[in-house]
Amino acid sequence: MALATPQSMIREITDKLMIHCGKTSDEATSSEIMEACAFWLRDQMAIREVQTRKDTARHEKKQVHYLSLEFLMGRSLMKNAYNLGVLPELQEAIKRLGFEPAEVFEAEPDAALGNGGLGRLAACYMDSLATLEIPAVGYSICYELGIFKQKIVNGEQLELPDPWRTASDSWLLPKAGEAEEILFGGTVTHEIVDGKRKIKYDGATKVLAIPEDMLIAGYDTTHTNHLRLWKAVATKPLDMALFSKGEYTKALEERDMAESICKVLYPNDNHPEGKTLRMRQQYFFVSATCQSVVKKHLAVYGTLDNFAEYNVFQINDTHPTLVIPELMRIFMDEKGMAWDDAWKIVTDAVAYTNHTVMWEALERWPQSIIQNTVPRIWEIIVEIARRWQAKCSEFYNGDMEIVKNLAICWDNEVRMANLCIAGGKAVNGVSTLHSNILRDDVFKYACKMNPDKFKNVTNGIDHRRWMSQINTGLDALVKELLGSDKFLSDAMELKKLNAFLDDQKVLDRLAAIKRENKLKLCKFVKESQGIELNPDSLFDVQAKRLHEYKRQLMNVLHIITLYHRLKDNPDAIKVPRTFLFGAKAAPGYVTAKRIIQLINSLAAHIDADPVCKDKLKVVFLENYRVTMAESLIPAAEISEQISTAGKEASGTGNMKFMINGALTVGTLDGANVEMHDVLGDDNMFLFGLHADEVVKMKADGYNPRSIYDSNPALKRCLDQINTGFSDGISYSDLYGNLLNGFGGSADQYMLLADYDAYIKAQDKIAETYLDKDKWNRMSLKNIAEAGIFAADRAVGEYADNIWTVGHRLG
Ligand code: 26Q
Repeated sequence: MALATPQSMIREITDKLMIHCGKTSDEATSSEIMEACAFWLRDQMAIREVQTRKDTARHEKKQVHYLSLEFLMGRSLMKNAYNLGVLPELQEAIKRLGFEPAEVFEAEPDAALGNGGLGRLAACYMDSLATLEIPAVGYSICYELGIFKQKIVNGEQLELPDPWRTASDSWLLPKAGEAEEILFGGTVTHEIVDGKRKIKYDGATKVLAIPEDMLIAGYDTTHTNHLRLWKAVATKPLDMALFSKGEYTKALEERDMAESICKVLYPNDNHPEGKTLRMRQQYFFVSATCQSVVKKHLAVYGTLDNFAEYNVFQINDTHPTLVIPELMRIFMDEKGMAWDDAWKIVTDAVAYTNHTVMWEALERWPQSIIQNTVPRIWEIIVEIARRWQAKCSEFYNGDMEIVKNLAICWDNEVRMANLCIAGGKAVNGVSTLHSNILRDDVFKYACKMNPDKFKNVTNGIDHRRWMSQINTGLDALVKELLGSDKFLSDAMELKKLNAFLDDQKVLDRLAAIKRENKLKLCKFVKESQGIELNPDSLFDVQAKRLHEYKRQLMNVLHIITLYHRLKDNPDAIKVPRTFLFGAKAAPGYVTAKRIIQLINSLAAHIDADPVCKDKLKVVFLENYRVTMAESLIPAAEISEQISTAGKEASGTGNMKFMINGALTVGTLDGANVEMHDVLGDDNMFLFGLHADEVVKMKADGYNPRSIYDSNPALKRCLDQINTGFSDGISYSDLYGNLLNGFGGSADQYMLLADYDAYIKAQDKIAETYLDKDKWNRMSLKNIAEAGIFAADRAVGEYADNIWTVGHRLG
């Protein structure tokens, strides 16, 4: 499959450099070399992608359409070179052009079109879809600005815009010929013309959706898919027809609306914001996608009768829910189908993945926003809701409590999850525990009506990126021990590492690799933040979005406890520790931002106290992102996965740490449960209440204050938070949240209930760390058992159990 030799590559990359940047290599910057390489790879992929599309049509293969408001792609240069099998040649070519490969790779900005887990999951799945040779297209918005850049100023988070496209446009292939028109607002009237119903839109605003495709190459295959990012553009630069008719404001309106739709990614995760602009974003990309898919289907098959046989839409959380009414609209209003025929196709073609069980995180939209933004869609939703409600009422003999719970429209709100359940052929959770909570609790009434609809697909990660690419030392060791690179295509091969659990030499080499990675991280942190880390300390990492349910604050309580122990006895800490935090807080999430500030106050206080020197350190890493995760995770020794049981749907960071040999301290939550299934008690540090115990304790009347009163170490920590640290900032608000809260809402996430168990688990970690061999053995065991968490496995399950499409593996 040799695509090129370094010589031919140099020639072609130099050509790209000339054509696109107008420079020769001796004049170019690292960033221009990066772009030239990107253009070269894109062209290789473009040829393959055309072939893949033609094959798909010729062999009448079913297609997967993966709809997501977020794709957290990160960098692509190394990924694409890796998947095309030309990474070593590319590195050699870059060197011969007079550049340092690492510098060229680092010149690429992250494509950060996502918040966290949900967006990164979509990116990992795109890789597996191509690798498994499944014809698939991802769809999203071509945001101008990705997730904000985080700056820490005086300990507080500041948000800066992230114009990611400036330097990484080279990946995008504009397809102006495949634009679609989207209508917003106005009023809808129904007319009968020649005995047929026609929908008329008056005063609607038109926006053009233009696709920019990002090509996605599979690993060890020529199969190449694409991610279609829709860009919103006014129909004409400024609609001159409207302008000359004197309709200036309409012309300006269209331009402004188009510009605002794809301006910026919403930065909240697990906290939906019911804003009109967000509704427009959702409808914009859904409508463009549906129109485009229907058009392409008709071009190949000439009929819509077999639409669901050849197309399946997977929707990433409820954000693309409008795919259901939008397909109905196209089938009925534009293709003249009857309701029942259209409904049959839609309910056979759409499947929904849920990513949260927290009530406040389920999307509910005010009726008025939907009605005003997409009036025809509103009418269709009302009809779907009416029919669904009748069905529910019949099933439950008119029990109004249950009917209300299942309703799509209620109290002038639209509940997107219920719409997805009604209009989808499958609903899945993202870990066994999470799916069970959906079946037994959140969606229990719908599940009783149709139990087979509710499924589980435990999340997975792109193990090629998250291990092999970012941890080259470990990758080389694994290849050597297993005698092949087969684990790259079949992650379960990693199990064969179990044969080396008692091999002293292997354990020592594993430890040496971890140390190398720690040293690299030290260099990174020194260069980016000017902070010196002690590589001999245990690296304890919590990196994920900042959210109360993820309990970064409980991690802080442990650190303060250690600090107090040191104050009482300077020899109290046997194992020096560095606590590393990486986290962005939603800009409007006040408590989350206060927790960031607290971490920084604590870090400064500890730095200033000589008793902590070389024993205890806290670092808040600025601007946590995919690229930072790629150097942080291989260096981690402890992975903090400490959410309140029942709250984290799955987690995927947990899997990334595991496959890089970090040991997990965690609750039985999300996919931690499945990690525990394969590791047992001996190979992870499990602690805390179980999901059912959390529910029960809440129901019985949880009283955090009594725990505070009876635990002196905990009381001392909390009092310290209340008073604050040497910078004089008090955190009495956070203290109050834990102890006072209104109406039984004190300590909503039960930090106090789990505090003791957490401290015990942490003490056990320190003790275990002193036994190097034991630790390294546990680490190897984690790597050996991580194969089950490959995205290839997860995508294979979607293919088998939800999409019914063929694939290469399994
Ligand atoms: C919704 C409406 C309006 C504005 C924003 C949103 C919004 C945006 C992002 C709501 C939720 C999200 C992101 C959720 C998320 O990342 N969930 C995580 O998904 C992971 C992949 O399945 C899981 O592993 C995590 O447990 C889950 O928290």
